[in-house]
Amino acid sequence: MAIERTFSMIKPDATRRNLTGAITKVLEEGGLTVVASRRVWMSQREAEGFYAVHKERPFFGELVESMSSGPTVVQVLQGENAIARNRELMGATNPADAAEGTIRKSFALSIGENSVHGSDAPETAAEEIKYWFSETEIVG
Ligand code: IDP
Repeated sequence: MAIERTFSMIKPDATRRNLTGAITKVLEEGGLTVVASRRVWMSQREAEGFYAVHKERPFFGELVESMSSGPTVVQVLQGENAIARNRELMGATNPADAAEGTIRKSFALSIGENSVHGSDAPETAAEEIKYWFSETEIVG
């Protein structure tokens, strides 16, 4: 199986509730290794840039507002099929639809405040990692 890297964020709704450790524990116990990690309070402009793909969606304003409302932990995760594995550990976007034992089922407050982000494909993983990290900050 392929060793991949993916990009992950622990969102402000979760850092505010001191869930950084609990969420990272699920990721690590799920077979992923944190190979880069940094806490950032993103500006509205950074949040708009990161989520540019969603700019026409009705929830865009709410999303940017929420992502710049407090600290976020940006991470690079590495492991076998890391992109799909992380999405599995995260659970569905809406916590009401998320499977038992997933991060969103355990911790998310709502579809907007859903505690984590994870890249959905190899191209987006590469772009998102590059948006937040330089190659020297990633120690695999
Ligand atoms: P994902 O995070 O599971 O990949 P996406 O559809 O890519 O889900 O949406 C990106 C983020 O936008 C979600 O994680 C969530 O925070 C927010 N979002 C998506 N749909 C809604 C909505 O209907 N209302 C408010 N926020 C939403």
